[in-house]
Amino acid sequence: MFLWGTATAAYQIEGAVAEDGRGPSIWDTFAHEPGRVRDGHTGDVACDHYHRWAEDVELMAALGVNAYRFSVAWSRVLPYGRGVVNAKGLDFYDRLVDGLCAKGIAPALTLFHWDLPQALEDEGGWMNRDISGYFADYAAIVAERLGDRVKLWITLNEPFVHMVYGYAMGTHAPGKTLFLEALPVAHHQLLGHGLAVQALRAAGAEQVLITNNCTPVWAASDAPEDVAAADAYDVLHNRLFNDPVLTGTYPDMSPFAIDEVPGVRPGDLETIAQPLDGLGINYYNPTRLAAPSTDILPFEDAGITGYPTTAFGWPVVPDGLRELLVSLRTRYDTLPPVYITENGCSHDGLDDQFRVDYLDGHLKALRQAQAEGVDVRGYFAWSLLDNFEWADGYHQRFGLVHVDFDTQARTPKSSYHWFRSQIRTGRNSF
Ligand code: GCO
Repeated sequence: MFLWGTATAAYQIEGAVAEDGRGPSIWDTFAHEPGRVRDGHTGDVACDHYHRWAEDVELMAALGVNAYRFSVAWSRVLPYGRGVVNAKGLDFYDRLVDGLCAKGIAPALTLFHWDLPQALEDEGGWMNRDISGYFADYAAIVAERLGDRVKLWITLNEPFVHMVYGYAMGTHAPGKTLFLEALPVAHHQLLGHGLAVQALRAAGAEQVLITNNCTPVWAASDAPEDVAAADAYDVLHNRLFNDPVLTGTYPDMSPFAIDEVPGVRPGDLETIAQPLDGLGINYYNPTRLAAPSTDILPFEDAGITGYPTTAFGWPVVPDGLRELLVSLRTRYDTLPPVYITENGCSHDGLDDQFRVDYLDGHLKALRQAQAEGVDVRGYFAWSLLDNFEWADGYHQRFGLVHVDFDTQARTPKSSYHWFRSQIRTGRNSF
């Protein structure tokens, strides 16, 4: 059955950050540091989903989705990341999962969506190999409690973005600026993924995925130096996270003057390359690269013009989704079924024809990819609700449902009604 869903993440919607035993995450710490988030916004309240989850499930039921992708806040379950389990934290997700199942909505559970427990960051975070094992232990605890009702598991959300923004550039939590010294974060997340897959399988998990943010990579020109720049970016953004999971090997890192990904030990790649039931792909737009003007990195963002842009300034290139999926199928003969675990745009206003056009164009591209032989199993619109958009706070509205953050009132936008009609009429078109 094709999955029609919406997606959210714990820190972006839940609020109740100090309620019922939840421990602090790196995003609690980061958002409260002056200057880190636009206008000092935090996820302290967000969409108050922790208290309003039943209302939000009703919105999903009325929307007609048959699946809902959400993330579990690790520090709600394990306030210190490991050790003592917080029963009230698990109780919340138990209630949410029961509410979803009662409405015929399949829970699609993401175990890690960037909100690492602060206590683990205090031990080095993902720079510390031990975190990989703690992540697997956490996965086992969640699977034991929810595995009888949760059939679709996603281990990590966008390990590329978490590594680059969180540890290399410092624009996301935990705010480290390690640059290429952050590469162990890639390996330790992927090792955690592999160990968590093993833990989930041991708990009887039926469908296990990873979600990678992937982008078609365009060279600014046919000049060899621009093509080399695009290839180098493809290695860092896409292949560093897809190759090990799908082929058990890391790509050639020589464009970064690196012989091999640091931190790899014998057996690690076999652990990482656990067979998966699908690949989650978050798609927003292509990336265009040119030869660098400095010797810091082997590429430079060349920007994309000639396309509409979202309120966030991102180019709208629906065919990029088709191009990406077909390229992945060509590159990996081991490519499992594909789930679009995020796709959407930032746009203001309740009458959001822009978002309707965005979603319509990307669903058409998805159908074209399927017609070209890509095994497409699901599409999750990002997002159900306007929510906390990380370093941009509440300034970017990605929801099918408008949220008034002063009153917490939810108001379905025109795109919500369109998406509902698409689900009702489009069910048999995938
Ligand atoms: C991501 C994250 C989401 C974002 C969304 C819009 O892909 O960056 O998974 O948490 O909010 O993509 O940026």
